[in-house]
Amino acid sequence: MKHILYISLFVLCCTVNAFTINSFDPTVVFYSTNPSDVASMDTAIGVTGFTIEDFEDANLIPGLTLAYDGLPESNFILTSDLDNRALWDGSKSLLTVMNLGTNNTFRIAGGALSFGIGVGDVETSYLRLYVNDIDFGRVSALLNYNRTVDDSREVYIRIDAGANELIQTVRFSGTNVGDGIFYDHAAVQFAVPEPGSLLLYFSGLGIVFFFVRKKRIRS
Ligand SMILES: [Ca+2]
Ligand SMILES: [Ca+2]
Ligand SMILES: [Ca+2]
Repeated sequence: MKHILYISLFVLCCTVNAFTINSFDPTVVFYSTNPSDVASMDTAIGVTGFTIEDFEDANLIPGLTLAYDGLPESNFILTSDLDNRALWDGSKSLLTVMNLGTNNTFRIAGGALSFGIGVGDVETSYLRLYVNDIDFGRVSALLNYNRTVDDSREVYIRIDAGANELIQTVRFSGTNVGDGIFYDHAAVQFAVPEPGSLLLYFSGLGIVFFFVRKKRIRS
């Protein structure tokens, strides 16, 4: 009986890595005739109601952080880029220059059920995507990746977590020298602890407290 319990606990702990990567072609989901029509785009890319970071300033939405390693001095919030071709919303985007071993790591406090981001100018095809440190391969190899011209929007990526897991980090990793990458329109569906799991947590704490107290009374 005890063995069955241990096995089921093991299975429960190891039910991970079920992330789904959805990717969208900008020529389909970005409304070039009316770039301000973000609501229609959000419907198309499945992020309606998510918290959006538009990269119009240097401050990120609460709960989202971005860590750089490699060349931290080479990251810019752009007032514009060439003909605004890399924008997914507003009039600015984030440009970061990737090098061999450069990582841009988005970290979500408390985890996310879904995380989306628009990526542009992945010209050298060496940019790799990692979710919770799991390698999902080259960004340019994603379904619907579409490079029409230089410095442009190329793919919108939305990652969905499976049951019993959360997205903690989304990392873009450079494996080549001097490749500028644009990010825009990050969309986060933050995880909210369910009342059921909170109840379980507090009842667990209660049991621990009960036994500690019992032990203290005895001794
Ligand atoms: Ca923007
Ligand atoms: Ca901002
Ligand atoms: Ca580039």
